[in-house]
Amino acid sequence: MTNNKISIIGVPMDLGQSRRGVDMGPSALRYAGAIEKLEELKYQIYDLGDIPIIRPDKPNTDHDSKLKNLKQVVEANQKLSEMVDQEVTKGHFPLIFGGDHSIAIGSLAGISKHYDNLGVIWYDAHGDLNSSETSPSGNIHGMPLAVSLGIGDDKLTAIGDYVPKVKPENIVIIGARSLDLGERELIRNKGIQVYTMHEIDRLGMPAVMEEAIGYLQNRTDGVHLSLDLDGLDPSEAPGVGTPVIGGITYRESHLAMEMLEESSMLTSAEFVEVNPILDEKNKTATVAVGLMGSLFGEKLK
Ligand code: 4U7
Ligand code: MN
Ligand code: MN
Ligand code: MN
Repeated sequence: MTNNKISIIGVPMDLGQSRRGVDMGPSALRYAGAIEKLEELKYQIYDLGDIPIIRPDKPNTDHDSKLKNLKQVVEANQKLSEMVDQEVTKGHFPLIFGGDHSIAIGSLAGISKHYDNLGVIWYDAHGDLNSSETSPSGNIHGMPLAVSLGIGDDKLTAIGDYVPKVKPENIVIIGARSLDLGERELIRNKGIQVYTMHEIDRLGMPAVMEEAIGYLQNRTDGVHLSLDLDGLDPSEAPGVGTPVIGGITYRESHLAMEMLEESSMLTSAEFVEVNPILDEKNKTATVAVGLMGSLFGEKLK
């Protein structure tokens, strides 16, 4: 990474989905040694701690939409977008620890106003491209990429006071293997670049990453990595709320991170959906910290 200053923001959010535990993601990542790892790699770390998340008395009661905990998710993402905006303004690299994936709404709202063409790498088993209409669950963590395209509930798309945050042609999804019908339609209609597990099997991760990096290099002036740990196979990253078998391996993911680091294109990143309650001895957070090492230039020689 060319930027030597990293600002860490924890977002202990679990209101974008239905299982408890993912709110402990930031603690699990810290406990697994994230900060020490980055310091070892000679970065200057500005740890801003965790954003306070206000839990409703009862989930899903204080609004009339089918989206769960909409008001609280909006408030937290508004706050996150302001913090991220400030860190980018200072010239720091924002590194966000989730929390469920709904927090990508705030991350992208804070980052994207600094770029004309922000690229997004969405490393995930899912597309997270649902709207209020297409969502089978009402869980906002299945919607952040659609929201960033300006699709979905106005209260979500309006965060940061500009719409949209990203252009469909600046998005690359990697690792998809669970896409709802509405998401597939959106991918087709908007021409979003998707490398499903089929392409990863067929071409191999090196070719996929080479292509993805080349594609984004030609059209973007900054790139955000949004890494959902469920992009990896649940045998290696079991501590996630919505596991899908047949995922990306740990080694392939390491390589993907190394290739991103070599490209020097990344300007921000987030690691989300780590759920220590569903995990085996903090394995998933440990995997995430290993990937951070590769992403930030750890070398064996
Ligand atoms: B994650 C789902 F229906 N698509 O919308 C939905 F399969 O951030 C899952 O990628 C969303 O973990 C998963 O609820 C969201 C479902
Ligand atoms: Mn996912
Ligand atoms: Mn996701
Ligand atoms: Mn998930």
